[in-house]
Amino acid sequence: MQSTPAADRKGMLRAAELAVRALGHTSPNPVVGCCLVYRPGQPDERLLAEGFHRRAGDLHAEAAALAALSPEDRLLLPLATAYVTLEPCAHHGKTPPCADALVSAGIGRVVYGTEDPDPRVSGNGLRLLEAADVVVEAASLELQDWCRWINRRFLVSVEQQRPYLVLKWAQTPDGGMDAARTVEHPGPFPVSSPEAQVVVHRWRSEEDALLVGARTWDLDRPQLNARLVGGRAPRRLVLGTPSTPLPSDVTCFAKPEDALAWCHENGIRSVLVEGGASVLAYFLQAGLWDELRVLTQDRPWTPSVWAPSLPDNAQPLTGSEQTNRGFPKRLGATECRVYLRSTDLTE
Ligand code: AOF
Ligand code: ZN
Repeated sequence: MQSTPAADRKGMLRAAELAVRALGHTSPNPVVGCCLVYRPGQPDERLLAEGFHRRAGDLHAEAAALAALSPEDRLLLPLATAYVTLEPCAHHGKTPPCADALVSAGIGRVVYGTEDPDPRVSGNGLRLLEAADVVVEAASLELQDWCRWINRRFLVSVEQQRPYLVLKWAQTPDGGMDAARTVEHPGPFPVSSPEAQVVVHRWRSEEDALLVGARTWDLDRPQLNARLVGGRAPRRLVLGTPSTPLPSDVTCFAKPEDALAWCHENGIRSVLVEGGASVLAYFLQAGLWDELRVLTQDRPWTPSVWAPSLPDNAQPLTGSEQTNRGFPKRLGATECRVYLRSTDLTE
């Protein structure tokens, strides 16, 4: 089966574009996109059908793409490539195995973005395809990275048996996080710009749960929802023992490990940790983080609580990496920096 790197890149980029349409809606499942291309890279190349996984319980991406094929185009599958952002599954879950569906439809070649670490799949999908003489290839490294990025919550959660952890805080230029609370000035004191607060609400709507410490809960009484963007409301988690009453839908944990174990058992793939300073410092020191989002306000003021320092293995995204991944660099009077864990440095 012939193809070209450019045609494979186009096919996988399209599959990824389809996958991200369901970002934030598929948990605990991954986002997956699939497109079926007849003779990629040849003069008569043609997109036959495409599909994506819309939410847990619905058709998987491959099944959705196969269902969208016309009966005539189905006959062309032996000369077609399926571009899938995740290894096709091999298990009977809520839906039958996608690897089987691709084989019985007669697909000639499959290019996949990342392996599926779900123990029910974990290479079995690829083996099943290969055993049926389907040509199976991994995407280019660039696109493997991209597919890993779009599914980072699912992949980290399955691999590390804990939710993907995004730590977010706002600080002044010299690293202040909060001012002294007095009767006259009880707070909360918004550190970042109004524009940044809207983006934080969008970030909230993209994760499965939000977590704050009991002190932040008591002092700030945060609503912990995505009201500024009208987004999906994540689960609300509080760490420690708050002295003010908790609504029935807020879950409280004595220790961070308890919160993470509970999230894992309940299919919560990601948590946005919003503070305060000691909760953030705990997660950082324990190495329990995957992504840091730091909002730095231009205007200095007199803080009494300091933001945590960045760990040595925090690697900033470059400006263009931030843009490509949909992060702003500036929000009014606030700068936004995103850091990932550097895999080259030992902790
Ligand atoms: C695919 N294509 O589009 C998705 C896959 O509960 P189920 O039956 O939906 O199975 C969920 C598991 O299937 C999930 O943990 C992941 O391993 C895989 N998801 N696989 O081939 C898809 N969404
Ligand atoms: Zn599947």
